[in-house]
Amino acid sequence: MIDIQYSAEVRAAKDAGRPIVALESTIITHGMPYPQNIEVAAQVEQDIRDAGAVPATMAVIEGKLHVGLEPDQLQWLGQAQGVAKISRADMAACISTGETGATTVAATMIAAHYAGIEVFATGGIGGVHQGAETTFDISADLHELGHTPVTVVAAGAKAILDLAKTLEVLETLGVPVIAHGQDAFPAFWSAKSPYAAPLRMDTPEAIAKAHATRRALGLPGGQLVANPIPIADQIPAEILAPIIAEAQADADAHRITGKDVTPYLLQRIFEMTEGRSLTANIALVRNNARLAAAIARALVEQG
Ligand code: PSU
Ligand code: MN
Repeated sequence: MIDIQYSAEVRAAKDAGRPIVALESTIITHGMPYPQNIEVAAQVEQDIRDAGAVPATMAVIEGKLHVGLEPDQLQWLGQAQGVAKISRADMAACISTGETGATTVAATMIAAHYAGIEVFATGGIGGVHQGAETTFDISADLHELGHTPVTVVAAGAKAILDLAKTLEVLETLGVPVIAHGQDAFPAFWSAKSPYAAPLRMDTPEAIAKAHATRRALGLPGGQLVANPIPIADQIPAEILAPIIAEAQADADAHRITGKDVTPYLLQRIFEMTEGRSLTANIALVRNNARLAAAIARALVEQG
């Protein structure tokens, strides 16, 4: 067994059987610029507490798997240089070699499941990249959703991705994609994409019940809850489309590949929107944290 280093708050919540929501750390180290990254990380944790659950931000620090970070550890991680971005493929190596890594959606799901946490909030999952028919760039997040029984609340998949192909792969992997409160699959910075989500649920209780039913059936794999960004905070898709296309063209011209693609695109879009993409990103993560807390509470209440 791997030793888990729990934060004091998560340890107490586990002992008392209180609802817990997992959070990833790649969004802190690779998804947002300093110092907003640290402010947002602390704010999102507080949003979860205010909604009646306990936040558990995941990271590997010097080879130790942390489930819940103390405030000083969160501050440190947000400024640390050279932190690895770890997914399913590199998580064990990061722990065994004593290195420090921030967890992606895939690695956070693994850590959450290992710690007995069933609900996780993030911004957007990774998915099938544009041009994947030649690059084969498909995020390990999708396979993790097919394997690991955690309900992930995200604002859909990032609009830098090929959403139609992302939905097809999720269907192939048997992942329920549940839009919250609308029919359309959301597009991260925009509330709606042109694609319908395969499922729709309007309450956290219904989502919790679906999660528990999958567990009762013994199905491996998680659920993707696609929670639209609040309309007041969204960036209309038609404004973003040319910006995303230009960012993608830059990434291709600079031959950015592998793990570097997503952080590169997010940073370019941040620059080209003069920070507006970050403001929207913050709003949608907070919105997801609140829904995830309500789902975690419903799961505990439903027993
Ligand atoms: N969502 C965000 N910002 C991010 C990410 C998601 O709002 O930075 C990160 C997540 O950690 C996700 C990862 O798992 O990007 C996907 O990376 P890739 O496309 O390389 O699988
Ligand atoms: Mn990739």
